[in-house]
Amino acid sequence: MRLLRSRILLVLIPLCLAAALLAAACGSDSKSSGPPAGSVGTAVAQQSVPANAPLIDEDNLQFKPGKLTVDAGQVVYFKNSETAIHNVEIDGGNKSPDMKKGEIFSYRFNTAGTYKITCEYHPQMHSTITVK
Ligand SMILES: [Cu+2]
Repeated sequence: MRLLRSRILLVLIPLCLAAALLAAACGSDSKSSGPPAGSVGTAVAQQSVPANAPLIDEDNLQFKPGKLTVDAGQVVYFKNSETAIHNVEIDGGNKSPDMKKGEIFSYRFNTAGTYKITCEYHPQMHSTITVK
């Protein structure tokens, strides 16, 4: 019985440590929010766009604005504001999931350069993001 209890503790202690580390990693530093570097995030209806964050709106079968400049490391938000389904392709890759009306997709641009933003479903939709 005593042996069993110490075994349970051996399992529980690392679990608690992992939970504490996860909680710390989820701190509310704005630089650490959003997806990690270069990863494709998810389109989430409940997600909100932080105040003053760079935002590209998907409306009237257009990305608005058609040009956007951000600093390296910034997260850019894309919001679908209409009933047409859109997605976000970054230089032809790094595709977002399909986005329904009201859904938001975010992507962290960590590397300076010029990125072409397109929608797989509407070839007329394009924008350019310059990362400084
Ligand atoms: Cu589209």
